[in-house]
Amino acid sequence: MDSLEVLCTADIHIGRRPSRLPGRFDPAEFSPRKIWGDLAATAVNREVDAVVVAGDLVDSENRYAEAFGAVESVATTLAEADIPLVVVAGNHDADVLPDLADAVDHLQLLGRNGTWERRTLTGVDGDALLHLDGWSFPSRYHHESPLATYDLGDDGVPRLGVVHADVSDEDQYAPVAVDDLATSGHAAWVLGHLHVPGTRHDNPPVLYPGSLQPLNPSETGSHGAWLLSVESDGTVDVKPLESATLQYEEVVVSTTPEQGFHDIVDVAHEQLRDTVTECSTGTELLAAKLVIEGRTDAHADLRSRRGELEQIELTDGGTTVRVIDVEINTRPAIDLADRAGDEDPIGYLAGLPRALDGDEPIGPYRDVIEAAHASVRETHDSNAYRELKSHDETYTRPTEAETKDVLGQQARQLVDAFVEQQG
Ligand SMILES: [Mn+2]
Repeated sequence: MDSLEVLCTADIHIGRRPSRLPGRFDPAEFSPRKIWGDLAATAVNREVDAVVVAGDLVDSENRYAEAFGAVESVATTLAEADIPLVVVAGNHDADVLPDLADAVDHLQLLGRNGTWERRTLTGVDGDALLHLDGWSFPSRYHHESPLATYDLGDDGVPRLGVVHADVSDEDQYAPVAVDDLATSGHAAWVLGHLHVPGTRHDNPPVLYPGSLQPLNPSETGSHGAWLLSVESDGTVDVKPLESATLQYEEVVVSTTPEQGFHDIVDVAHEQLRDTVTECSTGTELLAAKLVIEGRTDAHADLRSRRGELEQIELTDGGTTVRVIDVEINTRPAIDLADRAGDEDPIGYLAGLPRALDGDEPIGPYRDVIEAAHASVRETHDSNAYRELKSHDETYTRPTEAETKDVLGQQARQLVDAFVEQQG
């Protein structure tokens, strides 16, 4: 037989809008609902054998009305092309998906009420090619592993497990161990719940397709549906289609002391363009959080002109790049050697890191080093940290060198703080 192709996705959350998009961008244009609609065309064009959704197709119960039309239209388009649409419920749509599946033709929900249920894909002559084994969230929370109640047999036909479950250490959303999935005998698993896409195990693949369209700035990187191919010998290959039209990224700009405000804006543009080259070709909008760090003479300028940075927008090929947030972590460019020896607190503090580095006499700082070290040791010896010491053997008594490191950093920070207060 030829290989089977299954278009896999999860965590679509129809009803939500991607957050933090500036006003001029139409949230509906980038909504999960829109991308979900586009997915039907992709499935038909690629002539896939099935579309599988591993839960959280709909964001919540109160999105029933909004989801109805979107789900029905995709189900109809797929049915006309003879492509089954097979879904399981996740924690978000546990109480809406069963009703939706009752109401919408050609939407096949597997595993109602936390049971296991099988749908088999067959070839032209009716022989079984692939079992889809699915389990649905029975309610908003589920504290046991769905695998604990797995009761479908193995008849030699490759099995694809489909479940909304959590492989992290959380225990309220169907906790499951990657090892248990990898050794269950299934040819592959498609999971929902975690929005970060990627395989958590290679052979057999344990795949989180991730959110179909990223929903907030923490969901960085490429997103989209995945294509899963099952060869006739049961081996499975997965690859990302990177079909999302939106990508969030954090772009870090490191400044140098002599750079002025304009230089930093120039570098920011350059780095934003570089980031576009790493986006998938279908990315229409790159929504970037700009983080500026380092020591710079433009430290004060950056703060007073942050509004200008928040307006940065450019286009590169078919991608619009838009800054949606700016974080300024710069510090003033202060030459410690210039300040050290001044008859003021800044002079005293500026000399300390230099003395620790051997660039100034250490004499005037002996007292403060001794006092700091005594205090660090006293804290380390105190009962409050006894637990920590008995459980972590790497947590040893601080050496004087460690105290000096911390002292130097603290002095440097205090210099920054004082200089900033002076304007
Ligand atoms: Mn979920």
